[in-house]
Amino acid sequence: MMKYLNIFLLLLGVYSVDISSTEHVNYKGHQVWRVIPKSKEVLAILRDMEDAFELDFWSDPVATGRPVDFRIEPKFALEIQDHLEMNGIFDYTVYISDIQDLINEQKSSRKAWTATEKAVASSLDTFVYSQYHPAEEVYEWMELVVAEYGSFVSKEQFGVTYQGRPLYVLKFHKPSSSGNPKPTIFVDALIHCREWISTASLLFIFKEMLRNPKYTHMIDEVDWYFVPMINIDGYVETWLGDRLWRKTRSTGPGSLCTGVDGNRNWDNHWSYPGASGIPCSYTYYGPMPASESEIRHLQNYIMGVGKGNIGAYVTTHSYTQLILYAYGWTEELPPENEELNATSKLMHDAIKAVHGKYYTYGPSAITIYVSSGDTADWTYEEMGIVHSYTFELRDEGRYGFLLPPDQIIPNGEEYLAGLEVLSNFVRDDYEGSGF
Ligand code: 0X9
Ligand code: ZN
Repeated sequence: MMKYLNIFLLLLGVYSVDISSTEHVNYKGHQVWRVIPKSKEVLAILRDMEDAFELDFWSDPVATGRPVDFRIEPKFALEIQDHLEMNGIFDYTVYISDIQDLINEQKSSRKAWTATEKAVASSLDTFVYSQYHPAEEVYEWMELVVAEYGSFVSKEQFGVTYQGRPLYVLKFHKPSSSGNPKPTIFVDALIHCREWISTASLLFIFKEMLRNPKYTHMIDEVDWYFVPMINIDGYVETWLGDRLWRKTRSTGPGSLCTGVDGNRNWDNHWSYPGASGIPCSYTYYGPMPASESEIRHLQNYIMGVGKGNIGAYVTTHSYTQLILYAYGWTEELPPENEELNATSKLMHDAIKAVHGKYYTYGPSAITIYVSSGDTADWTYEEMGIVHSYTFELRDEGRYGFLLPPDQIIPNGEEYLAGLEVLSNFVRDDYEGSGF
């Protein structure tokens, strides 16, 4: 409702500035509730509540039996409770009882740690992987990697963010012992900046691939491109302003709200169902395809690497523990469904063997929901990278986006096991066909 009121006011020329400035947003008393809808009616009721109660869905109402998590504001708590019960929904649970408490816990755990150790370590070994790092420390981590492995790791700037921060890719191109060409895997993280685990787990993973003899074969056999942070402006916002910010930080002329959903902005079935044209929406697809500096530059960079030169693409998100592949924009199955399903199952098995966690896998639209203009559909359809995956990391909702730092390494270990399967698959596939 609020959205429509805002649009009406904009048309009247009442707003000319960004009204969604998010300086030091406080989530005191905000909670995350969970309902497991048992019928289509319950799903519809939940969807209808979004505007009326300004709900922020952390996992969308898409299918019966699939948990729906939503953040509620304290001022609506009683009304929401009444509304649910009036509609015969009694089995709702308070999943997170105070979001700000969790945010504060994360903050104080970092404070305690920075007080005793150096925030940025001087080597890859002493870098603290069991903590989240702000953007400047991730930049420093990249420097550490290049300083130590400059003989085969290089850092390339492929653009700047909306606010002018440099966008970097790290290339791990180690010559093979045989001198034969190698296949390539491209990995990205943090298109949704509140999903901190995506970057944190990958810093650990790439360090393991460099250091741990069990995993160095992944770098020997495959060339890697790694973009640790895409939505850097948004990430800075999550550290300094609104911890739950998801979108970019761009503002169009006369726009009501800041930001575009980077995972709806790719130039593939842009503005189709599963994305919103409303600038204030969490899934706003933006004013045009690849309107966002971060997405445009990444798209261009991937195109520069070239069609046929990337064996697999992995884009990293959280949460709910999923391995998703094409399509996102339609419920049709991709022609390679069998192969993609089989590879996902192998990744699932390897992940489960590490800490017993289950990652559900399948075609994106069917497994979770239809969404258009996302990374993995673009890499699949426009670049022809069949093995394009969206990984949703931990957890299943207990902490959601506020995953405690002591889960970074365990999550990294299981994600690494999944990536090792993919690495082996791409290696064998390449040897067989040289794609
Ligand atoms: O909705 C998204 O962008 C992703 N989930 S998240 O909670 N990290 O926001 C899932 C994208 C999966 N892709 C498609 N269904 N197309
Ligand atoms: Zn995401």
